[in-house]
Amino acid sequence: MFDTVLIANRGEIALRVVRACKALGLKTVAAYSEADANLRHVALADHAICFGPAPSQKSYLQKGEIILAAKLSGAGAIHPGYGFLSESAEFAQMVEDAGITFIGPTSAAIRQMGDKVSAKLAMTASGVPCVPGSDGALPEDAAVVSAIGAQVGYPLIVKAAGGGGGRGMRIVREPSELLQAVAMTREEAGRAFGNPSVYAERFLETPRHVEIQVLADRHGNAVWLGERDCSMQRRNQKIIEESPAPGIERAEIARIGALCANACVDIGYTGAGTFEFLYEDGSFFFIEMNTRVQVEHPVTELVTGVDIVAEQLRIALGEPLSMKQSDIRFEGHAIECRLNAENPWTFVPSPGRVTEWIAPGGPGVRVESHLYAGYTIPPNYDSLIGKLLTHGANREQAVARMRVALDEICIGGVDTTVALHQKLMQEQGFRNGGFDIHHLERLIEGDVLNGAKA
Ligand code: MV4
Repeated sequence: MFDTVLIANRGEIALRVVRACKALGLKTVAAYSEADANLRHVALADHAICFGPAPSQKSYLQKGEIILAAKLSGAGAIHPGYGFLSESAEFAQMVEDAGITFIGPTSAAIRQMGDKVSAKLAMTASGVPCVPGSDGALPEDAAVVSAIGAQVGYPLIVKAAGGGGGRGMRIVREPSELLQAVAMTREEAGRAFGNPSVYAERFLETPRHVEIQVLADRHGNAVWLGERDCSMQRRNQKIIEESPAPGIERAEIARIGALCANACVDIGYTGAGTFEFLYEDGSFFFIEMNTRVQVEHPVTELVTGVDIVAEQLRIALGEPLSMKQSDIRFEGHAIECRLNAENPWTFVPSPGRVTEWIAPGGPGVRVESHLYAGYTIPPNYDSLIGKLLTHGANREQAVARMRVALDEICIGGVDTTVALHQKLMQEQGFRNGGFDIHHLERLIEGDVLNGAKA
């Protein structure tokens, strides 16, 4: 058991975790880099340890240093947040071996889901529908690979087992291109992930990205907390997420959700997790699982009332889930706009001093951010500076509240994506809901958003 949690992360998620710990009466230790001494969560934590220079490789990715910091500070648990070491099976294993609680699934579960081939095999075995494709990894034999390609059908996509999140994949439109694509993806995957294993899937041309949030405790209980539609993205960076996913039948979501919760029990998954699906022509196809808390988790919190980070902590403490599936109700509609310190049209990062920060408010408005006036955004990390969420009785009300909140928010001194969100709230495809994963890139290519062709 533990009474102190070390937070091995930064920015808004570190603040979110500190708040959740405090509300549960847990003490906190902020492990921060030299660039992050002025972060809010460092000031709010009970203890803070500076454990390295600004570059992530020398601080937030230093596995041994983080474990040492936990030992020195008496922290019995480590919360990895998202990104950094959150999905490193090796780090989770080191934490387990040090006798410290990793706030997340077991290292074995992270390893199984981290290998996209073994993840798909486990999901198929559990009855979760997957994108049709090769049964496991592609073999070396060229003739067999060609035969599998023909069986899968074209277009297909070759993906690295060690990839995920859009890294290490190649679309193949003609059988004649297959063998070279497999060879190149293998080569890249070996270098990038230390794992040359690749697999093939039917390529879906215009899917939506819909994911299911789950929670599973260490007593064999698992629940699903509805879905999030994350189709508004650019280059695999999500921009807006919402729940419920517009236009998808509730009965179908419930059927897929129950399969995900069951799969957690089947694979011995514990903690918070997300099953990523592509949704096309009325069907769900599993692609991969995220074994961490996600940036967009508050969307689900707003529609269910469940505190996902608190549940992560309770699960790690060995407590049973505080709810059964039948307790979970879905109320209204929630939208999240990611706030990034970037040029809203070119997405070029814009670090620097924040001269003004005025947060919006009112009914159904939630702000998750570590910003304050006078804070300097370092250039070393991801450009996410916060998240603006609204909740309403229905999608129309959530969008209306978002428009008001976006007009109210003041962030001075750096470029932000606020202006992009203001345009998107007015854009017809967004207004209609149910757009595919290529929608934003189509808008950008057509210069629709920045006014050039509006
Ligand atoms: C796909 C796909 C189409 N067909 N798989 C990209 C990120 C990674 N999580 C999986 N990705 C995709 N896999 C098949 N069989 C299209 C994508 C994809 C994508 C998926 C989700 C969100 C954004 C995306 C952007 C481009 C491509």
